[in-house]
Amino acid sequence: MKVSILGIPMDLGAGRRGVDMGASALRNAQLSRTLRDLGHDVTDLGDVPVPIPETLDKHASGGLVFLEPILDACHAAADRVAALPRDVFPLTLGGDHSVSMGTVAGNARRLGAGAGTGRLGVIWVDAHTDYNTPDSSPSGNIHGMPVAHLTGLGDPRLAGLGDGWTLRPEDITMIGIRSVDTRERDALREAGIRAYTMKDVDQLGITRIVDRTLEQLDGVDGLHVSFDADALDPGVCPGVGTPVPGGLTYREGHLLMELLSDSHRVTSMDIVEVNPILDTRNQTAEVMVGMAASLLGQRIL
Ligand code: HAR
Ligand code: MN
Ligand code: MN
Ligand code: MN
Repeated sequence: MKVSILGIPMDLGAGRRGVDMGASALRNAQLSRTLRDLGHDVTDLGDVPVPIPETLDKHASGGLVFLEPILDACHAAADRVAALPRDVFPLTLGGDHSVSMGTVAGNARRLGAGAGTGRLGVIWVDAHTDYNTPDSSPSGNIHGMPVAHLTGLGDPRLAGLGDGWTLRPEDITMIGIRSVDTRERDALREAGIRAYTMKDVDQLGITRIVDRTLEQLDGVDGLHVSFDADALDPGVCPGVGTPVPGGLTYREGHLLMELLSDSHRVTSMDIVEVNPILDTRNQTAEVMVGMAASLLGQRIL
């Protein structure tokens, strides 16, 4: 398969510095070489330009911190991804999770969604549901809001990244969830978004969750996996800005990727929220490269 890597080195959406270095850490952990060794034709497209916070004036506009530069970076990421042909697998590297407003919108456009010819499904692997709006957010940090904006809620500028296309709530499945804000929970229920919490992972196991997810996302034309490193347990991925105990084990993460790979239905992936400042010897980036490898066909035997 042709794989195109694109970095979005942005930490403007997060409450702590450092995830802007995530893309670099993933490259350092031999991302390209690992995927080439699996037989893929890998191209690194480099990075989308993102300003550093030191050059910006930190203000919240309508409850949104760093709205304008985040919007610009997401538009740029969406355009780069949308320009890739259908037979290319875009592997986008954050950055904080707000980059996914751009990458998901770009992948939807790439597959013709919105033009009435395609539908994109999204598998959101995360400790958090990222379904706050500027109104409900306790922090104002945009990385807690990408899913809400992709479905058309919240600030119209961020919700407009899809150029008229919005993600249907029924085309989303979340896995690994264990941290949800009060008003976020109400909004998720109202929208009817499917979320497998860690309780569901314990009770059902990854295999049944993947079976159900693939069945529930049956009608879509492409599947995007948005993998927030904090979905994995902090013992496995310590280099994340918002660690939450009780996450996916190393094997649960791999099994999830392996089973999704077996389905041959995943068409793009993000890796986000890797924070090298908080990491131990690049362990988190190495683990996440392993997750990408499993999604792209690596097997034990
Ligand atoms: N729910 C909190 C907020 O909105 C924190 C969520 C952001 N953390 C992430 N996203 N890493 O998955 O501020
Ligand atoms: Mn645009
Ligand atoms: Mn997230
Ligand atoms: Mn998260």
